[in-house]
Amino acid sequence: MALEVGIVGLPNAGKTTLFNCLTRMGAEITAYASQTDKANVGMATITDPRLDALAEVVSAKKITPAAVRVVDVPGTGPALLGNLRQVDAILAVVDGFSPGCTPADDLVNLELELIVADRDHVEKRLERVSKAAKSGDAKVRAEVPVLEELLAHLEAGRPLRDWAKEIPPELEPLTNKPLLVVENGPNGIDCQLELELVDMSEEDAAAFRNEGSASALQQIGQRLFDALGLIVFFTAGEKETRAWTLRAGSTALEAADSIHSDIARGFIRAEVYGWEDIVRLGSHTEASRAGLMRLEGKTYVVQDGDCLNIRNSA
Ligand SMILES: Nc1nc2c(ncn2[C@@H]2O[C@H](COP(=O)(O)OP(=O)(O)OP(=O)(O)O)[C@@H](O)[C@H]2O)c(=O)[nH]1
Ligand SMILES: [Mg+2]
Repeated sequence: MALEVGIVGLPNAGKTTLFNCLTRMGAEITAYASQTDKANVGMATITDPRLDALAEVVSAKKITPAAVRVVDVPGTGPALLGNLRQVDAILAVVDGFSPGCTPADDLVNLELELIVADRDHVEKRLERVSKAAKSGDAKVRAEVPVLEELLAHLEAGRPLRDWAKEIPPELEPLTNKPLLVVENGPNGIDCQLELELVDMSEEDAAAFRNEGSASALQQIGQRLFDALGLIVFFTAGEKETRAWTLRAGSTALEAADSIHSDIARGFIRAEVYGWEDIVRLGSHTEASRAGLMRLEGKTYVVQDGDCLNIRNSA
């Protein structure tokens, strides 16, 4: 499953502009609040100079960068926000470019909208569960007080991020997801400017940005990785050289499973290389010869920048 992020914001905050910066999809941007109720969906590819360097030394025919699925939701009604139940993180875009804009206030309002959507979501579940509880299913009955407590928490205007106890697995709330705030404007990420720069080379684009700022895609990619605790590992072959995302702390077996469940099933050993060693020495073989390959078992904890070759019987 690809990593997924949802973009939310008040009307005209620049959601679709940001969506286009990230995905280069060219979705329609309007100066008025758009009337559509269709979400834009696209993929943002995360560029990584390590991947390019690896691909070059192994003469890869195909380079596959890590990618994030991006969903741009046009409004803040509970039904529309329901599009976001599956996402891993939420990008909250607030207007920081219009004259007289109040990004901090907008963020408070936006968070309230998310809380209201969660309140509706929990309320619906509570209605359903209360009915079912009458028939006497003990598990269902036990859920009722938990839902009531959750509802009170949300009605007090608090996000579920502040909820210390477990959330029933049947619920898919929004306010327990990591929320990354993007102020759209000169003091945050200038999405309009970024959109004008998407087709330029990194060097050319850098001249238009504030000193030392990275692209919108790089900044958001980085923040997403930090918020979700993700790392990148590589597989480097002539046919395909690829970057994969993984939760930090995952094992070699989990890495194998993210490539293909068959590879996990037939797992024998993981050959582990540092990406830099392969780039410096020119190949897996040369890195092995220099004693820089390690053979690890299923429980090895994969590190950011590892280049893996999973020996398997698949
Ligand atoms: N000056 C300036 N204008 C921007 C910026 N970002 C977006 N805009 C303009 O603001 C308007 C709305 O941008 P959109 O990206 O469509 O905003 P949205 O949040 O998707 O709007 P809805 O989907 O209609 O709610 C457009 O006219 C954009 O060109 C920015 O960073 N600076
Ligand atoms: Mg839009």
